[in-house]
Amino acid sequence: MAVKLFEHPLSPYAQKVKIILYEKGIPFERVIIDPNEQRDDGDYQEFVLASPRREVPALVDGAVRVCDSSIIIEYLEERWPKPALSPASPGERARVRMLEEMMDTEYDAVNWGIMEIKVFERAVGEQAEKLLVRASLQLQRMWNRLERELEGRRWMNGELFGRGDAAVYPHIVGSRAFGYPVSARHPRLLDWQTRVAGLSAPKRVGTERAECLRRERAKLGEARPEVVRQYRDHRLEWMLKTGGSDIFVEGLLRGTIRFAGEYE
Ligand SMILES: N[C@@H](CCC(=O)N[C@@H](CS)C(=O)NCC(=O)O)C(=O)O
Repeated sequence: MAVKLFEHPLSPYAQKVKIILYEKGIPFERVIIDPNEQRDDGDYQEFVLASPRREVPALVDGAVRVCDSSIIIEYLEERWPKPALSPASPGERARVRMLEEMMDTEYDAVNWGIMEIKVFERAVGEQAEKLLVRASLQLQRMWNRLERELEGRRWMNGELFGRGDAAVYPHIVGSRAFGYPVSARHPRLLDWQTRVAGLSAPKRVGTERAECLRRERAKLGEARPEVVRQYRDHRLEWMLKTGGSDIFVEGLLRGTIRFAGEYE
C-alpha cells in the first residue's frame, strides 16, 4: 500500500517532508487538506486519526500513522535509510536538529506574523509598520545565524544536501514571498538558496506551491473571506511579544482566532 501524505502545498512543514520523500524516491499519494476547512469524507477522518491537532503534514504508511514534520522525517529515515539524508556524526545530527527546531518554531513564527499583517490585515497603519520592522530585524538576526551555519559547509546539512536544507529552504522561500528576500549581507546564504532552487526535489515542491497559489487566486479573485486562524505556541508568542497582544484579544473576542483541535 502506497504511503499517503496529508498535506497543504503552502505549508512549510509539508514542503520539508515532501523534499525528503522526493529525495528518497518514496512513492506517495498526496491528499490535500486545508486546515481551515473541516470535511466529513473518509480522507478527512483518516487525517484526524493521524493528526489529532489537525495540523498538516501527517503521514500514513499502512497501519502506521505519524504527525509532526520532524517526527515524520525521523520515521522516513529509519524506514527508508537509503539515501541517508541526515549527517553521519552525532554532533552534526544534533546541529541539524537544532537548526530544524529554530526554523520550525522561531523562524516560522515571524513569517506567519508577517502574513497575519500583510495578507490578513490584522494590523494597519502605525501598528502594522512597527510589527513589520520588528519582524524584519528578527529575520536579519536569524539570517546571521544561517550564514554562520554555512561557514566551511556547502549545505546546511554538511557535505551533502539533506534534512538540514529541507528544513531551512521552505521558510526562506516563505520570507521572500512575503517581501523579505535574504539580504546581500548574507552572501553564503544567497548562494546556497540559488543552489537549492536548482535541485529537482525543491523545484517540484515549488511547482506544487505555485499551482496551489494559482488555484487559490482563481477561486477567490479579489474576495478576502474572513478566515479563522489557528494561534499556536510560537505563533501566539510572536504576536504577544512583538506588540500585538491587543490584536490577539480582539481576534479571540471576534472569533477570528482559534486554537488547535482537541483530541476526540
Ligand atoms: N509541529 C507541526 C506544525 C505543523 C503546522 O503548524 N501546520 C499548520 C500549517 S503550516 C497547520 O496545519 N495548522 C493547523 C490549523 O491551521 O488549524 C509540524 O512540524 O508538522
